[in-house]
Amino acid sequence: MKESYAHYIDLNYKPRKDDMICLFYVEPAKGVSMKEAAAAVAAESSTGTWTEVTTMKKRIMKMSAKVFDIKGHYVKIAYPAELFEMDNVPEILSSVAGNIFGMKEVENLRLVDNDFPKVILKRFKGPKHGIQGVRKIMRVKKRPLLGTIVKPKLGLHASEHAQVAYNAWIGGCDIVKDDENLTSQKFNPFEERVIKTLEARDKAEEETGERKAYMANVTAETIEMLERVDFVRSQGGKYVMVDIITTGWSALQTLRENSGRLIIHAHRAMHAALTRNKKHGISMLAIADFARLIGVDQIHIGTIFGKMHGSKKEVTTIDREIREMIIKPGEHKLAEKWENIKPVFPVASGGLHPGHVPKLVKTLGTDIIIQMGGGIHGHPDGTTEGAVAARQALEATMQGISLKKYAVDHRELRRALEKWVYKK
Ligand code: CAP
Ligand code: MG
Repeated sequence: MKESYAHYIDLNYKPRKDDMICLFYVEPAKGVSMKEAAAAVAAESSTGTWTEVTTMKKRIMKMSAKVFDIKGHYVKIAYPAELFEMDNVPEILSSVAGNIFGMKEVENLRLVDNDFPKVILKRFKGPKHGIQGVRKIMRVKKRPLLGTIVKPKLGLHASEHAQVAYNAWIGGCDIVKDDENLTSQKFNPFEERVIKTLEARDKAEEETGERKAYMANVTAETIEMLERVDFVRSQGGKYVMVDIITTGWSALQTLRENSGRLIIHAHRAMHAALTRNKKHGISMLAIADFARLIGVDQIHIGTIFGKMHGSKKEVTTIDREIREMIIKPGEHKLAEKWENIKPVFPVASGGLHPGHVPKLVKTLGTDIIIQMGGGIHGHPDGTTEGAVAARQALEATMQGISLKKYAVDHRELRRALEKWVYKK
């Protein structure tokens, strides 16, 4: 093993309480041993480089990262918290998810999970509301929340957008969101859309007697994003949504600090460029951990049954991870204690229709937000009927009645099942 890496591995090392632990999947390059590849990752992600340097000091070696556990391809590395600017997520990621993916010593490398020590957790506020807080604001105690994404994703004018939102709310949706790539285009300027859609929300609340939410997409250059957040607040909005990967971790920290009591919904567009390859990149579990640390209230985690990749094991692990305060170690999973950081509402969205509701609830539980775009606006009788059908599917599931049986005297649900389930 290269002299410069030898110090970064000690399989007898016992992590200290102020160490951050990262779990990596490591595939060494040809001719490189696992120990050497793991030590190279620990070196490059903390204090080392490819060769020893005359400027190294004993005290720096002491605070370096340490490989302390290797099981097959899975490597655990302990990072003394003093290595980090502890409330700076971009810096933490530049260490543990930075240069290392490009190192020649590894054929593949994936950051699988991270466990933050209390000394780091204490530097973050985490979610403002969390699951119970969102439920309280939405006045929905037990069942999953039902959301839709206005479709077509782009092209509607602000007034048309508001009308589609209204139709979804009066049909039974709790939440209506902008799509991830709708921000402030010429055909649908942000401020006009927010004004008109919040007016539609107020009308729908009055007519239904239910609390309704509009999640305006504030994704933009940071200063502009903050101006849009202020505008939503000034118009009586309760929510903002943001594309956390394309907007970036620094901007997300800024958003968390400057959005008052607004609920933050995290869309993860672009995540699959990092998360989809199970051997290389960053897991959605690790991304969700950082999003929870910074303080989003809800985050997309996948659907298992919909149109996007995401295995049952992966999605259920994230579902548990973001909803719980104490997490036990599992296969390729670190134990975690979230101390002062509230749980985050998991969002299942992407290719879903009313027929998916029973197995979603069976697999992910009721503390989830189920979003259907095409699965509501694609209903043969239109958006309102689509929302009614989705709500009926929720009602049936919460009462333990099969959709088939419930559809007998619920026409909207029957028409949805005919389109997407029976006529497959
Ligand atoms: C869903 C959606 C969401 C995806 C994102 C879309 O629309 O609006 O962005 O859910 O995927 O644009 O595809 P549909 P994920 O309901 O019409 O599919 O939640 O996996 O990040
Ligand atoms: Mg979308």
